[in-house]
Amino acid sequence: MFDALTGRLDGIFRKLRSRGKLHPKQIDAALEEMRTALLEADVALEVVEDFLGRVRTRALSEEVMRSLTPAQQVVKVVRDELQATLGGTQVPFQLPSARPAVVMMAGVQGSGKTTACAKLAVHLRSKGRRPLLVAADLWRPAAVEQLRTLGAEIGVEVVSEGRDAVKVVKHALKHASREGHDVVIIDTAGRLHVDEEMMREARRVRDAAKPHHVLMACDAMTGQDAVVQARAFMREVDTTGFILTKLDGDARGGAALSITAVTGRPVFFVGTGERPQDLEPFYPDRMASRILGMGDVLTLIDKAQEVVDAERAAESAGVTAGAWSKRSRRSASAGYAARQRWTASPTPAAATSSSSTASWRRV
Ligand SMILES: Nc1nc2c(ncn2[C@@H]2O[C@H](COP(=O)(O)OP(=O)(O)OP(=O)(O)O)[C@@H](O)[C@H]2O)c(=O)[nH]1
Ligand SMILES: [Mg+2]
Repeated sequence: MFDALTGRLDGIFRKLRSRGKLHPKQIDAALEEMRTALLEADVALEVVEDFLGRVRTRALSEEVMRSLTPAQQVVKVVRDELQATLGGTQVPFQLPSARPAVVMMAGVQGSGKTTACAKLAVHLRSKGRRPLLVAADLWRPAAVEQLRTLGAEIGVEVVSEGRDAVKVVKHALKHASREGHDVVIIDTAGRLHVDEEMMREARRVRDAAKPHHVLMACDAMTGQDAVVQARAFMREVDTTGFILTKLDGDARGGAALSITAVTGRPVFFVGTGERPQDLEPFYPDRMASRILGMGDVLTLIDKAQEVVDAERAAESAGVTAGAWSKRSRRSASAGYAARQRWTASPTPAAATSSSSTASWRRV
C-alpha cells in the first residue's frame, strides 16, 4: 500500500539531496512535484494545500536554508508535517468505566463495519474486557448471520432480538447489564451518506444506545470520497473516530491522509486483513515514516507483545478459543515481518455520551 506515493516522494527527495545548497526555487519545484504526487494518491485538495503551505513556511526558514544539510532538513519537515496531518500524536482508544461501555460502528456499505466489530471485540477481550456484539443491521438479509458466524469463530456472544434496530439495541443493553458484559459493540447497517432515511435510522440508534464511541469504518481505498462521507457521518452521528479498513490492499493513501485532517477526529485503528485479529492501533508517527519509506520496526515489536498479552488474557478468562490464539501466534511469527504491516494507534476520546463523570481507560 502507498507504494506509488512512497516511490514518488523518494524520487523528489533524492533530487533535492543531489544538490548541495538549496535555492528557494528548488524547494518550490519540489513542493510542486509533491503536490502532484499527493493528488495522484487521492489526498483531498484542501489537505494537500494546507500541508504544503506548512512545509513551505518551515522549509524556507533560515534554520533550514542555512543548515549544512538543507535537503535532510526538508525531509524532516515533510515527515513532521505528514505526522501532523495524520493526527499528530498518538492518543489511546479509551473506554469509560461505565458498565457497559457502548461502541457503535457506522459507515457506508461494504466499508468493513461488521468485520471491524468482530476485530474490536477480539482486541478488547485481549485487554481483559468482556464484549457483547449486537447485530443491528436488519436491512441486509444476511447481516445478522454474518456477525453470528464471526461471533462463533472468535467466541464472543452475539445478540439480535427485535424487529427494528432501536429495539435490538435496547434489548442488547439490558442483556449486557444482566449478563455482566462490560462493553457492547453495535454493528449497524451500511448507508450512503446521502440516504436520508438510513441516516435517520443511524441517529435513532445512536440516541437509543447513547454510545461512548461512534466509530466510522472507512475503506482506505476510498480516496477523495472518504472526506465527503466522513464529514456527513460527523454531522449526522457525531463520529468520535475512525477505523481505517483494508490497509492491506492497494490503498493509494487518500483516505488515510485526509480524514483526520478534515474532521479533527482520530484514526483509532487500522484493519490489515480479513481475519478477526487483523486490527492494529494507529500511530501517526509510524504511518508518516512508513509513507516516507522509513520502515516500521516498532509495529512488529508491538504486535508480538500484543499476541502474548492476548494469550495471557484468554488464559486468565478461561477462554479456549484455540483456533484463534493459534492463528494469532502464527501471525506474529516470521511471515508477519515479511508483510510489514501498519501499526497505528488511538487518539482522543471525544465522547458523545452520558458518562462525562466516569473515568476513561485506555483499551
Ligand atoms: N483485505 C481486507 N478486507 C477486509 C478488511 N475489512 C473488511 N474486509 C472485507 O471487506 C468485505 C466487507 O466487509 P464487511 O465487514 O462485511 O463490511 P460492512 O461495512 O459490514 O458491509 P455492509 O454491512 O454490507 O455495509 C468483506 O469481504 C471483508 O472480509 C480489511 O481490513 N482488509
Ligand atoms: Mg455489515
